Amino acid sequence: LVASMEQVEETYIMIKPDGVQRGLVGEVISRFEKKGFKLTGLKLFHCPKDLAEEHYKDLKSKSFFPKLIDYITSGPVVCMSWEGIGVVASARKLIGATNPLQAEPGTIRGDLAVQTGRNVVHGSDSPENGKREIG
Ligand code: RTP
Repeated sequence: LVASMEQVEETYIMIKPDGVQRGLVGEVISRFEKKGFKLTGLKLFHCPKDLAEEHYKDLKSKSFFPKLIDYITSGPVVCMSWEGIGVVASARKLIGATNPLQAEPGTIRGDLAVQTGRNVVHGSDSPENGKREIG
């Protein structure tokens, strides 16, 4: 019996425009490297509106959706794939709660952000979404 925590997985991590603009790219990468995960892909990318809408399609009905699309397309993002044992769930822990004021100290959002609408980084919420988002 192999628990899912012990599987080698891949996840999509994206440093959002605020993180890039604030010079937090090295800080975010460093945290994933120090944890022991392996960087398997990286590119700086200015996301077009249609792709941003596709990426966040599950949130289409939310009132904040138009603001979210404006934010994510406002400047370059850093797109990355990271590989490792249990990396999908572990990355979500390293990133912290969606609202940075509720994120624990020690997490990326808990240490580096205050606003939900400027929360520095995205991480896939499942291995399936990891594959989809890397694509
Ligand atoms: P992410 O996808 O970025 O890792 O974030 P998440 O799973 O922690 O949060 P989710 O609920 O999927 O929301 C995606 C992103 O939408 C923005 N958001 N704004 N009330 C608001 O203004 C609001 N709620 C969510 C955030 O940028 C959030 O990360």
